[in-house]
Amino acid sequence: MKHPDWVKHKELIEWVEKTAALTKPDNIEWADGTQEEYDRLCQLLVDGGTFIKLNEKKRPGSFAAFSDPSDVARVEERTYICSKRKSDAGPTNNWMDPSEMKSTLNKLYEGCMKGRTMYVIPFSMGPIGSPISQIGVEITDSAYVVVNMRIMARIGKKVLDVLGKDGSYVKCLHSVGAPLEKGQKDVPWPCNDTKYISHFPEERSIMSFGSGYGGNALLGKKCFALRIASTMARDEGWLAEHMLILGVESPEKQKTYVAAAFPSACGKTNFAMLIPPKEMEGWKVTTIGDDIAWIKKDKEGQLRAINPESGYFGVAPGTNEKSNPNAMASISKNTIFTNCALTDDGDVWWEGMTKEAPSNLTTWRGEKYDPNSGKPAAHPNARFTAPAAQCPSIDPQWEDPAGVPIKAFIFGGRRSTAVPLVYQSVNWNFGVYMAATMGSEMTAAAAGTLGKVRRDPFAMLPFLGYHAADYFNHWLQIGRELPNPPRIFGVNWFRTDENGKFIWPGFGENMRVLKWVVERVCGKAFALESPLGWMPRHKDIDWRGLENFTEEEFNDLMSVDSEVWKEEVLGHEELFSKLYDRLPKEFLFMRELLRSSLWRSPSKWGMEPERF
Ligand code: O2Y
Ligand code: MN
Repeated sequence: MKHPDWVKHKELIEWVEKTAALTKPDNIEWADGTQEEYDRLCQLLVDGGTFIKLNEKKRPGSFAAFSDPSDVARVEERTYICSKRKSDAGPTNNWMDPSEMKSTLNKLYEGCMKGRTMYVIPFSMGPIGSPISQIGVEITDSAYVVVNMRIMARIGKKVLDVLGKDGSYVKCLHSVGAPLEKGQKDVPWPCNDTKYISHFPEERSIMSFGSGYGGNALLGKKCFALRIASTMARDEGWLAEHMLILGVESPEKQKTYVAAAFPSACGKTNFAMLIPPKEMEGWKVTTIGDDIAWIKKDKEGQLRAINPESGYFGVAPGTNEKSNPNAMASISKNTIFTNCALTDDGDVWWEGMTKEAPSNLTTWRGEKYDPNSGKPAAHPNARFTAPAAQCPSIDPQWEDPAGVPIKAFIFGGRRSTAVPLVYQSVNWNFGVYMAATMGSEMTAAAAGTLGKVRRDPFAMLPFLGYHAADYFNHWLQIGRELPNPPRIFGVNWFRTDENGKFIWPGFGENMRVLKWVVERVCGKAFALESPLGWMPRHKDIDWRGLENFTEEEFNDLMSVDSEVWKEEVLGHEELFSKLYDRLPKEFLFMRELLRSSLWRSPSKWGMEPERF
């Protein structure tokens, strides 16, 4: 099968031919990235029963897809880092020898695309031609993947124009693992019970088999932009991070860019698209990215960040006009919805979109919705794939090839105790320590885990392409090389009172904390020394529009309890003991320093007025 004449890269053509000889597709199509191609593939997916076209008046240019119930999320237990040495993957990753993994996969790939079309998708992570961007090529037998990739990345001919005849790219091979025999009818969501999401960090390649869903199949996202890119970044002196990027504009029109890492279910998308309370007149938040940041030092030693993606693959349940109006506007058209419920007038719905569920809903499983069944109408991991350009808060610089200057990093987890609302690390190294030890309390699921802290260093635990302790060392090294490193902050929106009620009134108020952060960065805000670093007093926060939130409540949110922290530091040791042989020595000293500053403090460090 002949390639189009705009494909000039000989080695790429050879890889495509070799892969076709192994997987035996009926056809090969090179994705050119045009609107015509997108429309044709969406129609193909409608005709094949994978897509339902939504009501053009309510949700123009949009589709709903429903996955197989066995294929609804990333599969961490089937995700492997196949470095040559097991020790390089580290104890937090699944590992398999690369030759052994390839021999297993090649058996599975043998004939796996029979009866299907093989699509070749050249894609750029980051604006095409930016010095921070990287190119990948995904081979897939899923048209659903092609149309989602067109939203999430820059794809097609324009990418190959940059790649030229011999540019380097990341090889991403994907199959749903569901060959069709002659005359066999396809199913709406082909997949395979056997799944492998495999990464080969030394040769910078990815092989995924068996799943058609999200991070398992759209290989530019978690597989490339985080796992493979984190190893590239380690080797080349930059950062590939699980971070949103936002801009804060002051009433004086001064812009400060911030990158922030949160584990799942901590309001990351809401923070990326934050709308300040109306009383905080003149303050504005703009969005660069909601999930991933690639960050490089420029000639002046300033860290500059790009969002490698061009779309949002966001969680639908819980998103509504109040919690995130910018997300709701982003998905108003040209969006692919996966595993949402359908309304009787051809639109989508999910739990939390409106207070009451509309009548006559069809669940994501295609059944009539029964509100008394105890089963949700939309899958809890239902997703929207929407173009970033549709977000009303999108930053004018969001596609600047040079990236935006990062002045602060924010790290947050879900903690009912211990961690205060906000604090600033005294220096880079201590900030790295705090980010390495951050964690979230588990909210449900596995028996006996409720409330237990799951350490999730830098919110990167499932996305590190190498040994976690080497990653901490990399962060320390980056700090050594920066003349004026970004300031590092910790936040926690989830502290509860003695009745288990959240003390902080909600995500909508987070601008107050963000304002203190950017004012600290600009040298405009006061802070008080605490055992954890610098902290605002009640009067350092802008309370306009939230005057009924009392100073006492604020002080409860900010207190640092030595007894709780003794336990907390023991929790750090638990993580460190796993990583001991490569752990930065600095971390042991920092832990001791933390311990001694806690011991020297009053049993409950707080904002007692007599302290000032
Ligand atoms: O379940 C999936 O495949 C999606 S996971 C995901 C998607 C968008 C942003 N972040 C995540 C994540 O798991 O961090
Ligand atoms: Mn994420």
